[in-house]
Amino acid sequence: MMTFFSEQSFRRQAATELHGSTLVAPFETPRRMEIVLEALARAGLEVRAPGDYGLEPVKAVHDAGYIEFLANFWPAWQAEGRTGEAIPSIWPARTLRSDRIPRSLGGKLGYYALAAETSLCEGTFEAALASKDTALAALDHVLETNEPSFGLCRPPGHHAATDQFGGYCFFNNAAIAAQRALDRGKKRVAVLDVDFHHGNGTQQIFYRRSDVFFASLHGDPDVTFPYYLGYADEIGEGEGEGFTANYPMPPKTPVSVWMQALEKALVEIARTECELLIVSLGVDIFEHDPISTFTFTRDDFTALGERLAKAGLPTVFLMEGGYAVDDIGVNVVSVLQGFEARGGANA
Ligand code: OKP
Ligand code: ZN
Repeated sequence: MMTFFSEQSFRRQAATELHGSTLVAPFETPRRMEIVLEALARAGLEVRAPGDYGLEPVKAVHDAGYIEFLANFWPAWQAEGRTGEAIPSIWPARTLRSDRIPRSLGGKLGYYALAAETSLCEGTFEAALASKDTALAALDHVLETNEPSFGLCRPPGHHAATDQFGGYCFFNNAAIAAQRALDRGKKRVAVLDVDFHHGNGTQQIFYRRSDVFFASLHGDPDVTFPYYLGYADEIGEGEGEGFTANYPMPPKTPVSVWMQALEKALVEIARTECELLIVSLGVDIFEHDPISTFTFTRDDFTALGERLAKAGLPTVFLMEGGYAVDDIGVNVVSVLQGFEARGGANA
């Protein structure tokens, strides 16, 4: 399996994450990438650097003002003499207006954020660009060879909505890749999100559309981030009705139960006649993940890869979460090797 990674992903080196009442070193650390790269090398998988796809594919999914905000924020923040990382502290919440975008950077910060754990700092925009380039290169590889690929995206993307960042995400890599696949001739694309957290951004971007089928298996939002999306009754709207499927599950859900939900999602992917599968691959479903509560073992990751191969679709894997840093590489490679062992994509 061909894999893609950009060294520019290291340019985000945030020092702080608001976690409970304290600032901690971010769970989404660049070290994660080093561990995955080591595991890819051990598995003998080739890693290529992506090309520069520019902003056009980003504009196809995200709001222009939002992109501009991310591009300009850090220089503007520094020009105001502010040296610390930026953390939003007020939002256009339900009882306030959201039809005005404040001129103030602090006001813009809350307007374009959906959560407070994700600080903005130097290099964030550059890393986010590298991450979407990685996703696009992985997609193009599949379109051009019909063989599977893995995009080692960092920062992750699935929480990023049309005009909001948060949950460690800035650009929605899976959505950007799905849109490009459509633009390059696929009639319908499936995004299957197996990260522990609901892919709220991907869902929001395609909620009223029938050309992308989105399915997410995740911790029940009643007790888990991002709390305000990902319930089972969210099935899409208008044209998009029937093209979103959510499988929320409680803490400590046995893998056998999770696998049953996966079967249901794969039935939907077949029913909707998707021509390409994009897997939002979060390995924070691992039993020892520090911020999640599912129970996957290394062997379960292999079984997941094997099962996905049986779907028989051209497949792009894109990295999302996974915070048990020492295990993230083995877990990712287990999925990819399970997939390959079953002749995934093009045996
Ligand atoms: C990103 B991805 C509050 C929890 C906030 C944010 C989790 C972001 C997960 N203590 N946690 O989906 O892996
Ligand atoms: Zn996650």
